[in-house]
Parts: sequence; C-alpha cells; structure tokens
Amino acid sequence: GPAPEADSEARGWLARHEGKFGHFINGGFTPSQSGKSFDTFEPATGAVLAKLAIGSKADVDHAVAAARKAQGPWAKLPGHARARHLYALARMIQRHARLIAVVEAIDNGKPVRETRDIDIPLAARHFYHHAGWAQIQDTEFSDHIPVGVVGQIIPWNFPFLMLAWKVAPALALGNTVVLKPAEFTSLTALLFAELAAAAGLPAGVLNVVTGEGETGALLVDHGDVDKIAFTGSTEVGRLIRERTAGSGKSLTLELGGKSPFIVFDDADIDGAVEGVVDAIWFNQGQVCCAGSRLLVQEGIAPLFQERLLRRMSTLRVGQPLDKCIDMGAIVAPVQLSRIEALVKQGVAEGATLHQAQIEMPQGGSFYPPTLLSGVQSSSTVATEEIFGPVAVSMTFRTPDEAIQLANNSRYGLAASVWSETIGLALNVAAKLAAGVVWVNATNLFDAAVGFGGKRESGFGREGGREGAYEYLKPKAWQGRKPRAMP
Ligand code: TXE
Repeated sequence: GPAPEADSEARGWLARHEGKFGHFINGGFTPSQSGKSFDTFEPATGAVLAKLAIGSKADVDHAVAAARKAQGPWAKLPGHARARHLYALARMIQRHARLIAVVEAIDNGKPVRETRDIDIPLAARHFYHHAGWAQIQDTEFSDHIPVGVVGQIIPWNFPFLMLAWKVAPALALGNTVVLKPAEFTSLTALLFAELAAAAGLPAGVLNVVTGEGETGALLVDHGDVDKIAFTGSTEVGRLIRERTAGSGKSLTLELGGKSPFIVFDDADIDGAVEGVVDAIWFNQGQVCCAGSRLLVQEGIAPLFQERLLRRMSTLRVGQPLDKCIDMGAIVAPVQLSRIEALVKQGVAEGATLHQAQIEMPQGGSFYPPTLLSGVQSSSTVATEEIFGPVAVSMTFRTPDEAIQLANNSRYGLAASVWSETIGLALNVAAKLAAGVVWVNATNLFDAAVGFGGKRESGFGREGGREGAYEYLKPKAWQGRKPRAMP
C-alpha cells in the first residue's frame, strides 16, 4: 500500500490554504466576488478535498482585464526574455514534480506512477519545447503577432498536462491567458499559478478562474477575449463553436474520439496485447485518443482475445498513491454511472461482457478493466465514446474491410495499426481518417508534433510548429516589411 507520508506534502499544501481556494488573478489568490463556492472530491474515497470558488461574471471580467493589461508588456518582451520565463516554469515543474504528481493523483484518481512518469515530465517538456519557439520568435515568426488574450478551457482527464499543452504555447508566443480548469480537477492549475508567480511570471500573464460549465461559458462569451482554446466533449465544443461564430474570436477545439486499434493476423501478438493495455486501460480509459475500438483480423481473433483476457486479469485496480497499481479511480460518480449505463446498453445490444475477476477497492469510484466482444459496428458502444476502461472488439477479414470499419465513425482523432508487414501497415495508415496514426505503437506524444483531430474530433493542432501558429495571427505590414535580424 501507499506509504503513509507519501501525500504529506500535498496535504500540507491544502492545509496551508485551509482547504479553500479563490481564483488566481493578477498574481495572487482572490475570493470569488459572488462568494459562491463548490466542493471538489477525492475520487478514490469520495471525501471532500477542498472548496473552490465559482467564477461569476465579475470574476471573469476581473481576470480578463488583468490579462489584457499584462498582454502589451508581455508581447513587447523580446522573445529571448519570454523564453527565460518559459525555461523557469519548466524547471519549476521539475523542482516540484513530486508535489504536483501527488496532488494530481489525489484530485483526479489516476495512479501516481502515471502522473510521476508521464503527466508531469511531459508537461515540463512542453514548457522546454515552447521556450525554444519563444527564443526564435522574432526571426521565425517576424510576420506574425500574438493573438492577444486567450481563454482556455480544459478537461479533467489530464488536468496538468492539458494546462501545459495550452499555457506553454500561448505564453511563449506573447499571449496572456485566462484558464478555466475542469470543475473536478482544478487543484494542480491553482498550484501551478501559485508556483509560477513565485518563479517570477509577471502578474496577469496567467490567470485561473475556477467554476463549472457556466463559468466557461462566461469566458467564451466575453467581448475582450481574442481566442478560445477548448478541450472537452464534442457537445460542449459544438456549443462553443456556435457561440463564437461571428464574434471574431479564433477557436481551436480538441474533442472526443472513438479511435480504432487495428490488429492484423501477422501482428506481434504480445506487443499488440500490451498496446491494448496502454490504449484503453491507461488513465482508466479516460483518454480522448484511447484505442477504444479493437478491430482484430479473423485468423487470430480467438487467440488474441484469449491472451488479452489473460492479461486483463493481471491488472491491479487500487488507490492512486499505491505505486503497484495499474488503474486508479474514475474521476467522479457521474462519469462512473455513464460508463455503467453504456456497458449495460452494450450488453443489451448483444455484446458479450468480459470483466476481470480481480479484487476491487471499496468506496470511491472504481470500475474494472472491461472488454465487450462481438460488438455490432452500428451499436451504441461501437459508436459512442465511453471514456472509461472499456474496450469493444469486432473482427474483420481484409485490409479494405478494416479501413472501412475504422473510418465508420463521426470522430477522427487517432488510430493505431499493428502488423509486422510494414508495407501493409503504412498503406492502411495512409487511408485512415485520423489526426494521428501510430504504427505498432499507441498513445505516443511529443511536444514537437502537432496533435489534433479531424471530423467531430475538432480542429487545430497542439504542439510543434502548427501548434505555435494557433497562437499567432498574420501581421498586415504597411510599407516594406522589415528584414529579419541577420
Ligand atoms: O466534459 P465537458 P464532461 C467527453 C467524454 C466524457 C464527456 C463528458 O466522453 O464522458 O465528454 O465529460 C467546461 N461553455 N470528454 O461533461 O463538459 C467544463 O467546465 C464553456 C472528452 O466533464 O466538455 C470543463 O472545464 N465551457 C474530453 C470542460 O468544459 C464549458 C475530455 C470540459 O467539460 C461548458 C473530457 C460551456 N457551456 C470529456 N460546459 C477529451 N476530448 O479529452 C462545460 N464546460
């Protein structure tokens, strides 16, 4: 089990704030002007973790005004000076990695092994990477200027990593930010803002306003916000697109997915089985690009399922701070009910349910690793995002049928192809309607590679050069364009 002192630093941080947080605006914490608050819970126990402020119109106005005031001076800094701030933030994340990793695990329910080894290091890497873009901004993007004040709305599945994906490029390229974290998981955003101020980030450059969907909507509707960057459900993404239409705001949306995971007869079976573990049971399956639709070629389907079920029965579900677990808790009871209802519907629509007969923790929101086999391609569980540790499997005969099944989705975020015949894998990969395709791999991310979707998975890219352009707009030069510095 977890060492009793494992979370003492995190509990100490919460205690220092007396378990109560205001918004972080203009360089410091400030109480909600409405005086309204809500509780945030620990998914693994159901216990209240902290009280968070509900952002009202006055709070959002206050944060946007602070971001506006800071934007001119921030954009005027030479790129190398902004780069120094980004490097400082990256180093600050590394210095406090343990604290951030533990707060994230407690607040979200995910294994601390994942936050320690994946979420937090990748977040630091994102700041390092974007420090590089800031460094060369004055020459590389000399015909572009920052978009301005950016409203960023993020989800609860990777709270800290999504913060990094959004905040690092925005700040690097001269924008200022009002961030609205997800209501279930706001703590690491507040911690980051606090640490960033201590690391010398000027007041107003990054503001955090907490609250539920209504607070997000206030940010979306705000007249002095130049851009909205959103990651979350397709439903809310659609709403935001409607609300910003005609407003002049720019928009990037990273939405849901139902990504295919295609296994050909000649695949390395053990490798592909581990791939599935990573694709659908990592982060309890709460991953936008989760390989949630398993498409297995008929010849190996029975053997593959047998191996997969055997592997599934070795997964350990437990307390997030226990370093020996593979899966932690589902983020909130409402998400757990959603998963349960969809699985029930899958069974009603004819799928066969396989659940590992493993020991499950009591209390809290836990769900076992699950496979639904024999799923019809038109059924609800094959078309809707379950956003839980539930793989659905189907079989196919030919590569063409695999492509047709894979592309039979309203989403297009990611895909994964497994075959030892590289020509076959690459041919199939090229025909998949997805923003990112992995070959003999899954869930690989790099700050230098633009990530984003097609179709109802959204538009815009995060990371790399494409991601940098999302936070810039072309400058209309009058007269002659000044030459770049030699
Ligand atoms: O998402 P929401 P929810 C999918 C996944 C999940 C489902 C529901 O299938 O089961 O969505 O999750 C803010 N204007 N994904 O309801 O509501 C909200 O406060 C502005 C996939 O939690 O989209 C939060 O900060 N903002 C996804 C953020 O939007 C609004 C990750 C996301 O919450 C708003 C999360 C509004 N009207 C869920 N309403 C992915 N692609 O990774 C809510 N918000």
